[in-house]
Amino acid sequence: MDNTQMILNITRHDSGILQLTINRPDALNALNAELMEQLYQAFIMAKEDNTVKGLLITGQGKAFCAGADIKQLAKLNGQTGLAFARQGQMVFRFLEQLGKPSLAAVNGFALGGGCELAMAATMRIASTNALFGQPEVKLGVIPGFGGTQRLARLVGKGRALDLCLTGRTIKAEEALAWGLVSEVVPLEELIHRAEAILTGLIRLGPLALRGVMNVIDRGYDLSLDDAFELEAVHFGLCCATQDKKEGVNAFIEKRVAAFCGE
Ligand code: CO8
Repeated sequence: MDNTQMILNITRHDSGILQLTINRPDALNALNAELMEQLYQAFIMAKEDNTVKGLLITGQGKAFCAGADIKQLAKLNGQTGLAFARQGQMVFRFLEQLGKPSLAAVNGFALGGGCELAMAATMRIASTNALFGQPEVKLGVIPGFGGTQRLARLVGKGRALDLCLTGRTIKAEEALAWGLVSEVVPLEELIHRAEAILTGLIRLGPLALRGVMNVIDRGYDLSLDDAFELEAVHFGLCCATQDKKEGVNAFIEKRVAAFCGE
């Protein structure tokens, strides 16, 4: 393992997990321009580096991330605000379409851009003390890093309108009931559980994982018939792989499959 101390700590696990820990605890891990750039560079590295199989994103201290840095938000005008939102949307979309699984381990506040970051990950789990919200209206703005759209897609329009209009927060258990996170665990177990989930995914065929993520991401906004066609095409692509032969043979031979990603 190596560990680079920055506002984003990057740790490589031997398992192939790249752990990104946002490390601005004094500002509750708020996303300033420098942090956004470091996240983007880390996502690019995760995509290009074949030894990285999955991404674990968490926060140092009592917050996962309390959103965009309000001191920088204060300086935005109409033009720079538009550019800032577009840039943030691009970075989070890059994460969402990485082609490798990512898991947000939400260890505390996930507010505004922090909730938006978590929603751009493939999966989310939370510690019991976690709080989720889109409080931008209280600052006179709206979510600008994809939050209005991802929240509505994850929990439905009514609940997205509730959180984005009231700016209220919900606790981890409510986020679980809404389907915003898939598990809630005690804080001291969070990282261990996140690693276990990701390790389980990494053992599977990366091409099949990429196919699932791609078809669900792109298919969601297509007509049902077009989405079925997309699914069929990706099913066919998987059937042409070594991993499909290995997975099926391993089942028949009653052994654990060893996928090679080809
Ligand atoms: N930005 C900058 N600094 C922050 C932020 C933030 N988002 N959140 C907290 N901090 C700082 C505080 O200013 C404080 O600093 P200092 O000690 O220097 O005064 C320190 O972190 C600790 O915070 P608190 O003392 O407030 O801690 P509490 O435990 O009392 O409260 C809260 C925690 C409830 C999380 C509170 O800090 C809070 O409400 N934070 C703001 C949350 C928020 O509104 N987030 C949304 C930001 S806007 C956004 O994310 C938009 C994204 C899309 C942008 C697109 C724009 C175009």
